[in-house]
Amino acid sequence: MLDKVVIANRGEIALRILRACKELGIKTVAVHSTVDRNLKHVLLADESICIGKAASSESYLNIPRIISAAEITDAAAIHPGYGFLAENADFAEAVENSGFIFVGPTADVIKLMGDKVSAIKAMKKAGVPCVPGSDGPLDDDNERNLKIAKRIGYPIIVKAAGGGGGRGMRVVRQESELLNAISMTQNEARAAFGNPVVYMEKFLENPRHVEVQVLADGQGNAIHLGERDCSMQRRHQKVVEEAPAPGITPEMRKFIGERCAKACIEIGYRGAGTFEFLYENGEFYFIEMNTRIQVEHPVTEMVTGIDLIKEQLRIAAGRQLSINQEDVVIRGHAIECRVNAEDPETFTPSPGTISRFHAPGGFGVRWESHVYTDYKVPPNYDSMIGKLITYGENRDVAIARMRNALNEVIIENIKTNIPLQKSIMADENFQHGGTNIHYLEKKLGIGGH
Ligand code: MV4
Repeated sequence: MLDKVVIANRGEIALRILRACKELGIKTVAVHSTVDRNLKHVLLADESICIGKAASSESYLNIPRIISAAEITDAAAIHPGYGFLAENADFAEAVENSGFIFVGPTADVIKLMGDKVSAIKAMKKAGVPCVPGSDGPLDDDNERNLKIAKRIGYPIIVKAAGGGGGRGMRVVRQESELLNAISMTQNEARAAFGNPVVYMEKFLENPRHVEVQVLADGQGNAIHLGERDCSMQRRHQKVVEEAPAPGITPEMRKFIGERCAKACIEIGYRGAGTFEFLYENGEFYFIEMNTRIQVEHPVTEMVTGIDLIKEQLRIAAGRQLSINQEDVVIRGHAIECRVNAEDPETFTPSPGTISRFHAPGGFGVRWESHVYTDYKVPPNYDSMIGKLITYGENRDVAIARMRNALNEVIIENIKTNIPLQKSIMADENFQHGGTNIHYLEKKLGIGGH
């Protein structure tokens, strides 16, 4: 096993990684910013190093300082968590070139998936179903672009190859708008990502966001761990996630999961990964792959019993997958509510000191958070302060436990989105299951307020 791991992140995921390391007997190094010196995982780590000021660019995004911390502490590996540098191919390359193990795929694979055009090409070749589209970048041949769009059929969506997660996209409903939309998206993409390449897809009007979790060892073995539904979102920020996705049959799960696992082997994938799909009228359409552990990984852990962070660390240590596909059984249902320090009505961040805190509990209740009484939520980072996950033998039980747990949490002196989460859990359409990606914004009123 690895001897020592640098945790290159903060908040709940840093604590989650620390706990997994401790279970595996791995020593831990917390790297943190000045405002984060009292984070729970910093206090629990074997060693801690302050790497810079509060601004992410001075600390959690500063590659040389993180690598220096690994050198000073003689660590074996660096776990990037999610966000920050987790999908930065230059970081993964710098880590490995400095003689450390990057807990994740190789820099080449991160690059392949970071470019959405090359990602789709690789997935299509591997037999993963994709959205009908341009199957490659657009060039400046207007006639060709009009022809491609006509073949796909309107409405179409123009997307930036360097985008993802909802940035750099434009819907086109009629031919007269196409060429202008392409050049506008190209210009925005050049400014935002330094890459003007765009491509086209059929625009799906009312899909659900369903994603497949995979694990691969980079030694020819890959498995899938079923799917999650992440359709409950506002402005591309997920709010509630669940596993399994309502209405997905074991046959559909096997069909899409096996294709994802096979694709992992074809691209030489290593570590935990997620295939994002749009799901509409009983069909899956690949849109992007995430090459990191995701925020919502616990719902998959609850229904499979597999500790995904421990698996990431075992794979990084060079071990072959210890689980066969036949060993993966989806049992029961899990729901995650993200708890954000924000105004539940305006969604503006609400940093400050938590004057009183009380965690929820009970059978089938999991609280993943670094906060405590007198913890100060800094204004410098993402507003998510915890995740409440409930498990039950079925979806109704998981919802009932979530409603109890949301009523038990006490977080005083800062605003949180817990009132919003309570209203989602009480919503009859959510309770029925299978709402699409537009549901929450419509419920909140156009514009999401
Ligand atoms: C789409 C789409 C409809 N049709 N692609 C937004 C985030 C990025 N990952 C892809 N996105 C979308 N791509 C086609 N061909 C609708 C969205 C989309 C979306 C997708 C997942 C979750 C939330 C979303 C919210 C708005 C639009």
